[in-house]
Amino acid sequence: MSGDYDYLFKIIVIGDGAVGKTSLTVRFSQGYFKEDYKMTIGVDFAVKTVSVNTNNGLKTAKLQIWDTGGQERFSYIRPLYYRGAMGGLLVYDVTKRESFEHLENWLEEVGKHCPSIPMVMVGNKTDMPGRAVSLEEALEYAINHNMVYFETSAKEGTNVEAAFGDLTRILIDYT
Ligand code: G3D
Ligand code: MG
Repeated sequence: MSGDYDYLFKIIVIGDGAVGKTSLTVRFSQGYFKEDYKMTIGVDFAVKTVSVNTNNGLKTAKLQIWDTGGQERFSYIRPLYYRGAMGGLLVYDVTKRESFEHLENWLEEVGKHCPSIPMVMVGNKTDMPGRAVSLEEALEYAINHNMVYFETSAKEGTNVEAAFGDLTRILIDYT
């Protein structure tokens, strides 16, 4: 039975190591934040079914969320990881400027493997002190690259559903 959903999407979560990709994925798919899981090696995915309001009413989508699981360091895995991806979250850490500056490289890589898939930009760890990127600067970057922008805390659960939910809505309405 394929049954209970209208859409099936493969979504990728990319960005530098330690920005919170796994935490966001786990928070969204399982609803908790784990302080001390081990960094996974290779590719992992989580599955979550969501209902979102679209231009055609309430629709249900099953998301297959591919977490990079340390592939930041293993470039040979990337083609497998990107294959068939339909949308993604582009994540940086608002307290780590370098991770913001590397967004360009990640976008370039996405462009190579899966050109023109919708990406939602995410500034994570808003619960932490010491911002290194202002909201204005982040928004400007997102607008210039045609992305919606969310600020999240995987730790507190802030905006995590909104970010994944909006990407799902964009995938249904605009692709
Ligand atoms: P990654 O998958 O992008 O490599 P992880 O990142 O999800 O493994 O997170 C890296 C570290 O940041 C982890 O801490 C994790 O607990 C922490 N983290 C992730 N998201 C948040 C957040 O929103 N707020 C805060 N305060 N911390 C977060 P450790 O200490 O295990 O390295
Ligand atoms: Mg990870």
